[in-house]
Amino acid sequence: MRLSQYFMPILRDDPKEAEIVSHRLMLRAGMVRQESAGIYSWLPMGYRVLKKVEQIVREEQNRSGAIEVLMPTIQSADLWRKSGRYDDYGKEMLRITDRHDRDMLYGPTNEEMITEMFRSGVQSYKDLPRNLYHIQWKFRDEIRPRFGVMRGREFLMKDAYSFDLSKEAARHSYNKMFLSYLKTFQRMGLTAVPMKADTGPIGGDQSHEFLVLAETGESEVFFDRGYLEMDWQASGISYDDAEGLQAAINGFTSLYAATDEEHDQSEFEARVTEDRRVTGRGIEVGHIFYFGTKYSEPLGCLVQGADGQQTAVHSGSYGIGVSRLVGGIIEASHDDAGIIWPKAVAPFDVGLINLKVGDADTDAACLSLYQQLGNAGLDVLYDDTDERAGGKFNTMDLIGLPWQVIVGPRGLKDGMVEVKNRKSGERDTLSPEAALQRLTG
Ligand code: P5A
Repeated sequence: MRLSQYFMPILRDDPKEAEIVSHRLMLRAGMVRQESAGIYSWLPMGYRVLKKVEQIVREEQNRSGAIEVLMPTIQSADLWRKSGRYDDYGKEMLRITDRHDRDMLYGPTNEEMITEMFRSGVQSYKDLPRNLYHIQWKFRDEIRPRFGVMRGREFLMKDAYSFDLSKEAARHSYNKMFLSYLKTFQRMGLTAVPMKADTGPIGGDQSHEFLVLAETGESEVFFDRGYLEMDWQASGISYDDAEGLQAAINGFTSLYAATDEEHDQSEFEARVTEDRRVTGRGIEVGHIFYFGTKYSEPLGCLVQGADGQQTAVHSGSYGIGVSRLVGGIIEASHDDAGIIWPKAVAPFDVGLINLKVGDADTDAACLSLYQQLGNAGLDVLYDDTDERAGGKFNTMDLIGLPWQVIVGPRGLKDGMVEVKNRKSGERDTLSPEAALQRLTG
C-alpha cells in the first residue's frame, strides 16, 4: 500500500479526550474515530489490526473444536423474558421498539438466542457435546464508556456456548476453552493470567477471567510468577485428552492469582514466596462461565439421554473482547514514540520510507524493494509522500510496524539502505538484497 493513496489520518498532537495510552495512540495513529460516546468507526489501520486479532481468535476456537455461526445483533425481547433476564439486565441493555410495536434489543450477549437455536436443532444425546461460537458486535449501554475501545458501548466480542449432557462433560468443554484462551492470547504476544471471577449478570457457579498485564488496567492483580513461565503453544496438551487437560488446568489454577475483588494479602504471602510475587494492574480480555442449566431449563433445551429420559443440557459461555484486545495489546506494547505491534497482529509487516521522493535512484530502489517484499508475501506500507524525513520517521514509529526500511540518496550512493527493528530499535546498514534477506529469511 502506498501511503500517498491511503487513508491514515495522523494526529500530530495528543487528543485531549484520551486518558490512557492506547486510546491516545489509536487516535493519533488514525486507527479509530469516535462517532458518539463509546461508539467507534474503525479506520483502515485499525480495521486491519481488528481483523488480525479476530482471525487468531477464530483459528484457535476452530482448533479447540468450536464451530462458527453468526447470529444477528438485534434480538427479540421474547426469549429474554423467558429466561428472566429482560428485566434483570437493566439500563445496560439498549431496548428498541420496531414499527409493529414489538420489543427488540441490541444484543449485549447471546445465551438465550443460542440456547433456542440449539434446542430447535438437536434431539438426542448423540448430538452432544457441541460448542458454537460467533464473532459479532454487542451493545452495552455502559454508564461510563471510557478508554476508547477498551470500554465501549458497541464492541466486538467472540462468544462461544457449550452444550453437554452432564456437569462432568461440561467441565471438559470449559477446560478446552480455558486452554484455547491461553493459546489465543499468547499468539498475540500477550501473557494473560486466569483468575477466579464473579459471574455477574451471566450467572453460574464457576468462572475465570483472563487479565493482560498493563499499568493502565482497570483491576489490580496479584499472582505467582509461575504464570509468566508457561508456553501454551508448545505444551503439547491435547484437547481430546480430558484427563491430561484437567490435570494441566488443575496445576495451573493451583497457583495464586486474584484481582483486587478476590485478593487476600495474607493468603498471598503464605502461598507465594516473596521473590515469586507479582503485583500490578490488568485488563480483562476474556471471561468464561459455567452456568449449568440456568438457560436450558427455562428455555426448554432438553435432549433425550441414552436411557430415554429427557434432560436439560449443561452449558457454559466463553467471551473474548476482540475490539478491547486491540487497545489491550497497545497498552502492553508501546514506548514513548508510539505503538510496537507484535508481528502476529501488525497492520503491515514493513514500513518502507522513501527519503527523497522524486529522486530517480531512490524512487527506483524503493519500488524494487516494495515489489520484492510484496512478492515474498509481506505487507508493506510504502511512504511515498513528500513529507520531510523527520515527520516520516515519527509517523513510522507512531504506527509501530515491526520493521522499517529507510531508503535515501546518501545511503544509495554506497549501495546501502537502512533496516530498523521497531521493538529493539536496532539499525543495520545493508545492501537492498541483504535487507530483503533479513526481512524475508
Ligand atoms: C461470555 C460470552 C459474557 O458476556 N456471555 C457470552 C459472556 N461475558 S463478559 O465478561 O460480560 O464479556 C466478555 C468479554 O467482552 C469484553 N467486554 C468489553 N469490551 C469492550 N467494551 C465493553 N464495554 C466490554 N464489555 C465486555 C471483555 O473482554 C469481556 O471479558
